[in-house]
Amino acid sequence: MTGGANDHRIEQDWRSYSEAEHRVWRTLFRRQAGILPGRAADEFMEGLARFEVASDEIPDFDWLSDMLMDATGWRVIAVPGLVPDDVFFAHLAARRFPAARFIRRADQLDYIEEPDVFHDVFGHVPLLFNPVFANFMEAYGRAGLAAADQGVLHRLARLYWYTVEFGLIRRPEGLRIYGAGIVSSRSESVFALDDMSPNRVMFDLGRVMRTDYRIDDFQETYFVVDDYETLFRAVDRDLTPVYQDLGRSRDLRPSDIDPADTVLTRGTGVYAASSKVA
Ligand code: HBI
Ligand code: FE
Repeated sequence: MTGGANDHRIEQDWRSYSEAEHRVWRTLFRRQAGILPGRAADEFMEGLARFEVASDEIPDFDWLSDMLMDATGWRVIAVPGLVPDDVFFAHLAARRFPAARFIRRADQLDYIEEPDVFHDVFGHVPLLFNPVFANFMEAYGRAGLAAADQGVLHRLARLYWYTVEFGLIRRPEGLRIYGAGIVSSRSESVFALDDMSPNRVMFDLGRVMRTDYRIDDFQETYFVVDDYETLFRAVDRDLTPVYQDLGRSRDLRPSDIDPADTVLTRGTGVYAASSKVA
């Protein structure tokens, strides 16, 4: 049932979380739960409702895994933090989501250097209850293993960044957030939808794979899908021809608009200009 000798898995050891650690979870959970209705995708909110009963305490991964297993065959396993790419992809391809065990400190609610259990569980697990998104994540893991062999990991990392972490979805009522990096962040939950600064552009696999990203600040461009099938279909195939095509094209900066883009919002860039270190 495990992923091999060095799959970086650890015990969650749920009983050893302190009351102070649970309190950090509770604070973050309540804060985000207040912001997300009307902003987060329905599929995210439905998944979140599955473990809303656990909003008071960091969830026990075994309990979460039992629920997820029934819904989509996924489970959540504990890891110390970031794991090597090949290990990460192998877990996803086996429908295991590696979640950090640790939680940020109470004096760092809005600051994390590395994903913690709040980001990983609150941000990522809700959509793993959605059958299509769950299949996408597995296919992404398989594509990642293949991409690593072909030396094009950066392409897959960009796809993950602009969808799983910072993706938007379009609904008749308007744009909604679903990316884990957005839904787990108080400030970006608002910025990604309401601010005039960023571009919002329709998702295109090749376009996203050509685009650099920033890890240290709000995104300058968000990519929008109409459904999660689009994501699944993008990665559930041999991507070798895509990588070959991309080898001939230039990369884009995070703020660039490409002539072929379907632009929903052309950003002012005001925020990015003001926050850049000169
Ligand atoms: N490890 N625990 C963890 N979580 C991640 O999101 C993660 C990782 N290792 C590598 C990684 N992400 C990225 O390289 C890719 O998704 C591309
Ligand atoms: Fe993440």
